[in-house]
Amino acid sequence: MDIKVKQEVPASLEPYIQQGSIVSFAPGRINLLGEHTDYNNGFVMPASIDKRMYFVLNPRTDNTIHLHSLDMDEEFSVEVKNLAKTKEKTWANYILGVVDGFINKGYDVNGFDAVFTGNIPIGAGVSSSAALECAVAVAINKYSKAGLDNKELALVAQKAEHNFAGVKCGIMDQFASIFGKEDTLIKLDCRTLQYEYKPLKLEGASLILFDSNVKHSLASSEYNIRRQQCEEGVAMVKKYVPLVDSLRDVSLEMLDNYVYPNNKTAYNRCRYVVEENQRVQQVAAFLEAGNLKAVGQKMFETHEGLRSLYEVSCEELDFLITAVRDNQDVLGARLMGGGFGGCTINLVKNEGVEDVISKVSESYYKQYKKELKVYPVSIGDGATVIKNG
Ligand code: GAF
Repeated sequence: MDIKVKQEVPASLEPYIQQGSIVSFAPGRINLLGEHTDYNNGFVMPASIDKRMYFVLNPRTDNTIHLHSLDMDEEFSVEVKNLAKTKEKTWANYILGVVDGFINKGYDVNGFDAVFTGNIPIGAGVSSSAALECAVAVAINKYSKAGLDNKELALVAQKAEHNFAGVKCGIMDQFASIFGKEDTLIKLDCRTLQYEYKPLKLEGASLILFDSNVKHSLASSEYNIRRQQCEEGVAMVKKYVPLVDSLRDVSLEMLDNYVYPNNKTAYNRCRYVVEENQRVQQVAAFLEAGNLKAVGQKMFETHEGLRSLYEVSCEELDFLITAVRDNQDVLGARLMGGGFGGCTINLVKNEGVEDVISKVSESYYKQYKKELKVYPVSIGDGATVIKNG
């Protein structure tokens, strides 16, 4: 095996790598600000982390797809011609959905054996599923010789999540996993998919994730409901302002006039999104100016919106925010990702990091008898193929 591949992949995958193997990885993501804005055509500021899914594909001469999850110690097989969403092994859907995306675009995908593993915490809100989809997408792109560009790959991965995992997600997670760059944030306009790389300059501060260790089974159905409520709000505004296409085009005044009188829940959801889009623009300017205090303030505001208007928080996440709210070393914090569990993201002054971690861990354990997992954020590169045949 070539030295580079050996250095990049976990040792557990090495026995599966042979002549002809395609080997890829794709990272999870954080998001500094812009939550639940992506499927509303808004703005987000994610970055890819240094935790990844690794995928090894070995070509076969027949049409069988054989998948092996090392972490779950489970296997799944299907013939290419029978490829469909499975209830048997739900993890397989992330892979099958991507293969299906290539086939639907008219590319031939032959059978293959695949083995994968990763070090991304599952269910922590850092997008292990998007990482798997993207690791598969870059590998199948080589295997099928489709030659899709990075935007197309992110869209194929997103579609897999919609059609095979049943979550009507936006584009943020897959985009960040594919386009990520070391030490860099991506400011993405989810309507046009235009993006800017912004070096993450946190003078004297660090980003730390606190994993509540809560995984709510309702998260994906509630997620789809939020999306629908936003669409309902847009439809109400559109009756009066036909040019409006998404919440991106909607003002607070339009919401007050056309949504509030009809549907208070839709109003709250839409108001959060419209305000969150404004916050992303403000935070981009604050970062540029090096004003981390103001960035942190916006993070707290986002949490409050997600809690009270969008209603995607939960008791444990709120506890984690309250625990740092008055700590002078914490500049800002909020729940990160879809919500209903997972992580909070915290902007912490470097000199206070140790103290904050030990205080929050202790109080969290005292309250919930659950261990708080802590991940300092380190921003790594996006998805790539490290061995092609
Ligand atoms: C999940 C989704 F997959 C993203 O598209 C995004 O909507 C996020 O929740 C909330 O901002 O991670």
